[in-house]
Amino acid sequence: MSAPGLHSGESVCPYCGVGCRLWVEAEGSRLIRVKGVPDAAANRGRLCHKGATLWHVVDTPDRLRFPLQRTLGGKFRRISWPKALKLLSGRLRALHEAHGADALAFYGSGQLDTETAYLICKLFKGYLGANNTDSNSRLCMASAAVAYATALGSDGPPTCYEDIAQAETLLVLGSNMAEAHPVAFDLLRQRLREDAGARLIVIDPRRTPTAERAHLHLPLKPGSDLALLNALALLLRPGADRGFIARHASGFEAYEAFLDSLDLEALIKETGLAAEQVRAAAELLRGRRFLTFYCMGANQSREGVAKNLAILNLHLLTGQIGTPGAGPFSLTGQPNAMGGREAGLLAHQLPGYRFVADAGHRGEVEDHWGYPRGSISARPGLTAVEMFRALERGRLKALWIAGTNPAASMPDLHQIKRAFAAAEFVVVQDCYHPTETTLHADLILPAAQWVEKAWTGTNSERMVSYSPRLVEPVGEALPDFEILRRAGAALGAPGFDAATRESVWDEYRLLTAGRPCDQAGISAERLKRVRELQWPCPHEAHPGTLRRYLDRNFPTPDGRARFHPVPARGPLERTDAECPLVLTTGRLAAHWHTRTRTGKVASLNFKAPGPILQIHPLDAQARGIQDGATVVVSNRRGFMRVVAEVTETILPGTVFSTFHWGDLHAPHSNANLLTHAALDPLSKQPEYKFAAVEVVLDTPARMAEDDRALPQAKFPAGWFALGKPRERSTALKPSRA
Ligand SMILES: Nc1nc2c(c(=O)[nH]1)N[C@H]1C(S)=C(S)[C@@H](COP(=O)(O)OP(=O)(O)OC[C@H]3O[C@@H](n4cnc5c(=O)[nH]c(N)nc54)[C@H](O)[C@@H]3O)O[C@H]1N2
Ligand SMILES: Nc1nc2c(c(=O)[nH]1)N[C@H]1C(S)=C(S)[C@@H](COP(=O)(O)OP(=O)(O)OC[C@H]3O[C@@H](n4cnc5c(=O)[nH]c(N)nc54)[C@H](O)[C@@H]3O)O[C@H]1N2
Ligand code: SF4
Ligand SMILES: [Mo]
Repeated sequence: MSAPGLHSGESVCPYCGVGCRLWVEAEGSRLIRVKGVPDAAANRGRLCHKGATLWHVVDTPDRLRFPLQRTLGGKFRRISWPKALKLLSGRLRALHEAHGADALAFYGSGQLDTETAYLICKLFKGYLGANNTDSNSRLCMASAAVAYATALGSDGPPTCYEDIAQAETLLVLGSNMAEAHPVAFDLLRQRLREDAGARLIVIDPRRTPTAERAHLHLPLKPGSDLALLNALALLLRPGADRGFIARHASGFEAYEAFLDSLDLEALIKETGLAAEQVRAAAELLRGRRFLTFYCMGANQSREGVAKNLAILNLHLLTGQIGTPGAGPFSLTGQPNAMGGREAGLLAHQLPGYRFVADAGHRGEVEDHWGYPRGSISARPGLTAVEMFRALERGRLKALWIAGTNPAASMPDLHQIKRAFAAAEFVVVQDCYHPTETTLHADLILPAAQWVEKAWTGTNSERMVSYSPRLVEPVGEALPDFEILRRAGAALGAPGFDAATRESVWDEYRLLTAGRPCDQAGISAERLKRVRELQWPCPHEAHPGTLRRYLDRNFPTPDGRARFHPVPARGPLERTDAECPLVLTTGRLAAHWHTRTRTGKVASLNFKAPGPILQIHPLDAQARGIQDGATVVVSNRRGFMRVVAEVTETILPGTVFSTFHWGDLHAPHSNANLLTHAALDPLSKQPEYKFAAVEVVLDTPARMAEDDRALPQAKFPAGWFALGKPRERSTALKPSRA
């Protein structure tokens, strides 16, 4: 609770899925310092640069302080909460009546807390009868979630951070941990320091800061992971753990037949690596305890599920799972992408790792909610990319967005703009205005930030954490949970009116009883006391579970994990004479996604001041491009203008850029103007990591031409009106009791 004068308390970092615990110091409602909590399982006192500078981003001039409604003239005006909720419920109800439940959708985020994710699921899937709730986890962890469930019988990593200290080999594939999960990467570095025998292998087309630390870096051609993983399987097969396979796995015969059909030399050739490099990797895995860390280089592909299954195959083949120091460890991107999956926010899910397609699961959830049988539709809802396609085609009429900025982060932003133009009603719930997305809204709802509310989330190692409210929300901002609760009540959803955060958490955790992500023993009261507990935690005396599957009993119908043959399809696009380079995209250490927060921190901006393109000297020379030159990257979808960073750390033929800078901050500089929405058929995750492009040196004539043809960046409506300095803004806060 915010107090006058100096005060402090514990919180959880709202950035990445490492889940560092923070010690936050404040003066009144103003944060003044953020430090790491020394005895926190995830960070042991450590923080990265982003986490340590969080105190800058709470009370900023562009914080959203009041609900805003778009007026006929296209400007935004302040309205009261009762009016905003009336508008929201009135429009949703009218569109529901006119077009049916499936005309409504909620696009949420792995940055929303579990209580909110659960309420969204209950309101839309239970009360309104529309399974159209999805989140940006679809762009992020969907492939990992599907593969875990397919091979092991349940989503969720089996491993934990403590495994790092016991692993002999650390295999990192398609993850730049040093920049994206820095505090977890510290644990790997510590392991390498403390045990001279431990080895780090990094599989990434770029020599990233992560790869710099590796004993073995495999700079494979983008998109060739399946070839590499299948080659490794062939090399490891002679030493396969046949005892483990006979007792605990199924599908091995079909998998072996698949391996027999492959040609090792051809596979290695596809990766562009030398045979010795691949053999060296196999030697560092053979007979050793290994952990595999993987992230977007594996997931963001139209064969993302297959890449994940290929990783799981390797662990099953070698028996390196369900034992300390070994196993697959998908790194969760966002602070609560795990909790969102557990609470059923994704379109095909229901709470407790249940599925809408399963009649038994629907019945269990309907009974728990006290809603009539048949309330939940059997049809899986629209996933993130599908929502924007349906919006453009007019099948979807209303979209409510919270905790995500799709107008900068979705693939093929041209399509996203067309979708917004076609929408009848767009609600955006964010902490700031303007963002690229709030500018498309009819109604903008001000959300409290992480320190301004009490919330629960789950990190990458299944650690469920409670984070108390430490300061008052700015202006009239409300916690996401509270907005959902009030909106549900306004729509007439039973139980929403009297719900509290605690009552909703307890309702949710009891619904997970007996499920693989069992949190029944994590009551709101207990979690407040102990702060963090790892699931499964089935009853109140249970201490939580560090590692899953130690008994090698997998939650599949026959108790066995399953092998899957994983033939490669390859990326959708191919390079050609017009677009001879592969654009792959990702992150920089200094910025978080679309920079609504990190863009406000001077030292982070100093480290990464603007949009860049990494390009190899050979490709740069061939185009007359020098380091620091402005270049135009283009393909048939569009172009972006960025600064060339000529570097040998990237493979020739490949270029790398980011989606950190949206149109508000650097017009036409976002890689998503060039990415495309080819989807994995099972996870529906888009292929952000492979687009064919060409790069040319920019010219003054081209710049002038573009400036004439394209709409110029305007100061967005409301920017100055909302940009009040702190001294004045505090005067707008409601008086505190
Ligand atoms: N600083 C910072 N940290 C973050 C975030 C952030 O925005 N900024 N976001 C968080 C979120 S939500 C996420 S999902 C994670 C993402 O974390 P990461 O997945 O580690 O980050 P990315 O940069 O997207 O991609 C990782 C690597 O994949 C490589 N790659 C590209 N194509 C391929 C390929 O075909 N095969 C292989 N093997 N590798 C390939 C890229 O070169 C890149 O180095 O980071 C989280 N942490
Ligand atoms: N080209 C390319 N594109 C990508 C990726 C890639 O690798 N390459 N990665 C994809 C991945 S993995 C991800 S996860 C997405 C991320 O993409 P986004 O989710 O669009 O990125 P953010 O900038 O984190 O957007 C979060 C928004 O929520 C707001 N916000 C922050 N906290 C809260 C809160 O508590 N409540 C509410 N209501 N709002 C809040 C922020 O101000 C911000 O506007 O991007 C995807 N896009
Ligand atoms: S590593 Fe992740 S969770 Fe930890 S401080 Fe950095 S951004 Fe926050
Ligand atoms: Mo993500």
